[in-house]
Amino acid sequence: MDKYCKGCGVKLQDSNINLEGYTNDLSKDLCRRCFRLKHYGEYEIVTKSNEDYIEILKNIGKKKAVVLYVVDVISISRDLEEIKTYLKNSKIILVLNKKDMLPLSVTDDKILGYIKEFYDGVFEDEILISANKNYNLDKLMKTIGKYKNTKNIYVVGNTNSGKSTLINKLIENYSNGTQEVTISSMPSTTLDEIIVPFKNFNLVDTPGLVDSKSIINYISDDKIKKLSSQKEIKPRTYQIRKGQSLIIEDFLRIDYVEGERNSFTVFTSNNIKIKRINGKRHEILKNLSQKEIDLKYHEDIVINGFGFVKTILEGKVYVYVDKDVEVFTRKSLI
Ligand SMILES: Nc1nc2c(ncn2[C@@H]2O[C@H](COP(=O)(O)OP(=O)(O)OP(=O)(O)O)[C@@H](O)[C@H]2O)c(=O)[nH]1
Ligand SMILES: [Mg+2]
Repeated sequence: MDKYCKGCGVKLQDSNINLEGYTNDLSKDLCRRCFRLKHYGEYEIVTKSNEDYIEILKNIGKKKAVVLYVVDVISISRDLEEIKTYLKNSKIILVLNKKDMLPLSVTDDKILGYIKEFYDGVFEDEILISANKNYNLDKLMKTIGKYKNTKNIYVVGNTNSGKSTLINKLIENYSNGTQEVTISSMPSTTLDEIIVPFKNFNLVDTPGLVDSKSIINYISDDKIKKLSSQKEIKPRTYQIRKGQSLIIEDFLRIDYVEGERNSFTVFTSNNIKIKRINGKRHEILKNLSQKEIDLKYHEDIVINGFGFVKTILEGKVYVYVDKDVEVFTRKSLI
């Protein structure tokens, strides 16, 4: 009988060490990749195609099941409702995760108010949680109870949004199960569906969509690790005059090219280095693709996968970043 890795869901095999799912002992529960990740923190990159994942989603969407759509609150995308094109019949609960990364002063109501304003009626329910810090998990359990109508509850979302972490926390806190799915700070950790028995139903972990517009596809592994912080973000505010620029590590440059003296508050991992410079004198990072952004009053510049920059006044910026990274503005989230 086929056996599947309990960490990432891939089919186990002992014939080819270079292929997914390899183990030297088929009686074990984990593939070599999960074993090494779990015990030595060694990560092997796997490139997953979104087509396979979309097939998984479409199959889930055929049933009338409850789906937890896990979204990293720091990286709320522009088109949250896109998931509905695959999950036609699902009851989707939007689960905004990693609340612990937002400054403590930011209330749930503030974020949920924003979601209500732009996505009213799109989801069955919305909830803000922190899987890491066990925040609002009781409330999530109640919400699941309210909508649950099938044996399986599916957990979907972009890779790295914290789906597997959430499943482990629910199991740890609310059942006496022992199965631990694999988690890591790198994308594409979970490789296939994993059915995890939980109370009187199953939680189904899934691999996650690779967001091709996210910056994490275009920066080095050490920068991805820096971005994936577990700490509360300390917002960094810069007073910026026209002509000044922010240089962010080696992957992002923001030039303020038009407008009155403005305030730029950067919400990203505290590990990320930011410098303010006189932009006119330095050409650094201008080889990246230039995106022109017009700012209205109280808007965020969102750089997909990186975080966002809250601004106050009208103006114009040039954002230099890899050409495939999505940059957009929205009404200030905070
Ligand atoms: N700060 C913070 N980090 C979290 C939280 N939940 C998960 N993470 C981190 O996010 C990263 C990804 O977590 P995973 O659980 O592997 O994410 P996933 O959605 O299962 O990822 P894939 O399997 O690759 O699709 C890890 O570094 C986690 O520690 C949270 O509530 N807060
Ligand atoms: Mg996972």
